[in-house]
Parts: sequence; structure tokens; C-alpha cells
Amino acid sequence: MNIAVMNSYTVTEFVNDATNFDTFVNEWFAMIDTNGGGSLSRDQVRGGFGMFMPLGSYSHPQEEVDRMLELIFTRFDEDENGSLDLNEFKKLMTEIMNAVARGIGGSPIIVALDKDSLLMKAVQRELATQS
Ligand SMILES: [Ca+2]
Repeated sequence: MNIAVMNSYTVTEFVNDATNFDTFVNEWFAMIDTNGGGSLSRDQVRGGFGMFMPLGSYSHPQEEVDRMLELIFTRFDEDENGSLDLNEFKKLMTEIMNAVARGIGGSPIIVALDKDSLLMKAVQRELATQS
């Protein structure tokens, strides 16, 4: 667990850094696409939530997760083939990070982060660009 200071800028800059964000999205996609099929099924996305939102996997009842998956696929499975390809997944990740940024707001906050968490990457990037 690391302590970091961040605000919405930390996250939006991370998303706006296209090369960096693409790498990040590709890494997550590869990690969630456990069978290397090149697209993510509902079960894989469900598993993915456990990885990037550890809170969700324990504190949210199954129906809530199902409802969230339903919403995600309705909105982001643009070709309606029942799975998310890399492009669709990238839009989802962009949306999630922007939602996180709005939640944080413009004032600096102190957060405790696991080293592998989504936000940790954003913080590390900000620190790297400052030095
Ligand atoms: Ca699709």
C-alpha cells in the first residue's frame, strides 16, 4: 500500500496521454483476456472487475455485478457480438477513468493505493513527468 496525493488532473492527464494510455489498456486487455481469444466475454469482464476494482468483488452482491455487466455490454458492445474487443474495451476504460476523475474532483486528496491499482499507474505517470 502506498500513499499518494492526487486530484482529477492526475487521472485526466493519464487518459489524455494517448501512447501511455494505449499501453495501459493493452496490458489490462491481455490480462483479462485469459484465453487469449482477442475479445472479452462477460465472464472475463466479470473477472476483470475483481482485478481492477477489488472492492466490487467482495462488497457488491452478485445481482449488482450482473446489472453492471448488462449496462456495460448494452453501451460498449457496439457491434453486439456479445464480447468486447480492444476498441470497445478502450472506450469502457476511458469512461471508467473519467468517472474516477470526476469523483476525485479538482482538490488534491490523499489516497492509499495498491501498487497494481489503476490509479497507481496514473500517479506514477504524474511523478515521472514531473521529474
Ligand atoms: Ca463487440
